[in-house]
Amino acid sequence: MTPLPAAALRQLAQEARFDLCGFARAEPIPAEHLGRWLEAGYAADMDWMGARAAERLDVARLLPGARTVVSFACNYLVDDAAAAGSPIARYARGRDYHATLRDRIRAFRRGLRARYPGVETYAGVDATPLMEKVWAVRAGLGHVGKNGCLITREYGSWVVLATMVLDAEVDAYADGMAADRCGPCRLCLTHCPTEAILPGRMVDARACLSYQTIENESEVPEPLRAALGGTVFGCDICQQVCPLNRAPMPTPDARFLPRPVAGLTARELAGMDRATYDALVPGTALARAGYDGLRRNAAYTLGAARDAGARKVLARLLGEHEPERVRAAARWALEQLDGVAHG
Ligand code: B12
Ligand code: SF4
Ligand code: SF4
Repeated sequence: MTPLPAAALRQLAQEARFDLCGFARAEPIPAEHLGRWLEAGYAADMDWMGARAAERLDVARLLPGARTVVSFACNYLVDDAAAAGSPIARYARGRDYHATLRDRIRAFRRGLRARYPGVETYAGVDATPLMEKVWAVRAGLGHVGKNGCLITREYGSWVVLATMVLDAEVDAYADGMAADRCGPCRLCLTHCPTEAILPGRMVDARACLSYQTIENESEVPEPLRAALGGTVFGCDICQQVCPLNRAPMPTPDARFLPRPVAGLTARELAGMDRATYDALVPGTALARAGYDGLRRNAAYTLGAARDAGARKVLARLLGEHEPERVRAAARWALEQLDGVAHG
């Protein structure tokens, strides 16, 4: 088959509403990066990261005859005024990005098949066994910063990624990888409240507040709880301090606009009843934590922030009908308020 024209594919990507798109040869990924991370236990209990390691390292195991990997990025930074002070990480404030990017992948695939019938594809967003940042680097979209995030020239690190494998070649691949623009800076390392960022652009998920508030379904380890004062879901600190994010480029993309749930305070999230949850959370990335996970997180946040006005809502979370992880978080939070004047 003659190589597909990269320019035409870029056009399709733009029509599908991806902000960036690049092409890499589908060559295996050296095992050392993922291997070191898994062996050190940095994956915490995300067993799914190790379970399909062979596929992560070689896309030909996902799509026989793989030749090209297309990396896509969408800028999700919106004007912050709408959700200033939200305790929810920016990527999770709008419609669930997985759904948005999956829709765009489908649109791209439809366009590709209409023009080039017979091309086989394998694609995913986040949950598929693809090392999306490595492909983004190889496709020339940016570099992986010391904070472990893919940083683009156009939008900094405020991008989410989608990745597609093709069994066809394209006529132009990225010519070399994007330069490492971190230089001597270490701001993300010094500002991470839990020292989760390690040398070698690795993040120890066990210490990362993003992991603790999104993936960890049991109790947050005691030494990390005090760092949760500013966040209920996800963590943006190592991106907020990054100088490469200093020229923000807000997107007009309505799908990333904050939904009403992003306007809730930690107190409101802790006190949310089931009906409010059902009205506000499904369709956003927050659904991953679930009703109890979000209230557990919010209780930790209130305790870490020593929010004296939160006593009432925390006391309600001690109710016998509440699951143990919510009660335990509320108990801990109330202990933090011992000696704090009533608000
Ligand atoms: C597991 C995971 C997590 C874990 C671990 C994070 C980590 N850095 O490994 C936790 C739960 C902590 C997490 C948190 C977040 N995540 Co996350 N996560 C993933 C996931 C599923 C896999 C990442 C992975 O493979 N890790 C294993 C390590 C070993 O691989 P790595 O991260 O690629 O890092 C190595 C390589 O990049 C290598 N490397 C660097 N440059 C190069 C160049 C070449 C050529 C090669 C070969 C290798 C190489 O060096 C690194 C260290 O070895 C991806 C989705 C996916 N399928 O890829 C999303 C993903 C990385 N997450 C994403 C997001 C948005 C986040 C958060 C920002 C969310 C938030 N606000 O709370 C935080 C950021 C935390 C941070 N500082 O990294 C986005 C990243 C967007 C971006 N701009 O980078 C992704 C891509 C999801 C998506 N589809 O958009 N995440
Ligand atoms: S997301 Fe937060 S906790 Fe995780 S590495 Fe970045 S600053 Fe540290
Ligand atoms: S804060 Fe500094 S070291 Fe960290 S990713 Fe940004 S530029 Fe690189």
